[in-house]
Amino acid sequence: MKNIKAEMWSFTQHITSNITPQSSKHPALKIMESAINVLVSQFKTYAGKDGSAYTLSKEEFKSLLTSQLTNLVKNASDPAVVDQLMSSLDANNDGELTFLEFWQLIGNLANKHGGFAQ
Ligand SMILES: [Ca+2]
Ligand SMILES: [Ca+2]
Repeated sequence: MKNIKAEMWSFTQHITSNITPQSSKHPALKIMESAINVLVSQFKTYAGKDGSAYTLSKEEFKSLLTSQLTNLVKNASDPAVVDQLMSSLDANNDGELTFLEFWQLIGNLANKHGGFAQ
């Protein structure tokens, strides 16, 4: 299992190695690229409040949910909802959400929002 994950990760690194990081100068971003930019910068804003600047603690995650996703996440301020979402997203169970762990939520919300969910 760990080997498969490691292989997936190195594959992902390989296919994304030519993508220019956000920090480098970029002419006008396309609409979808701007949407990615917003997601990344908002994630960093909330992740940077305490502990690791690149992962969301439960408190940071709750703060993000209750201020940014109140229309798409039902009962975002309910501690039980936060707990449940946090544990379902925290794939490695370290109590922190990396961007890729957090991203699953965005994918699921977008899937439902777009009417793709069965
Ligand atoms: Ca943090
Ligand atoms: Ca984690």
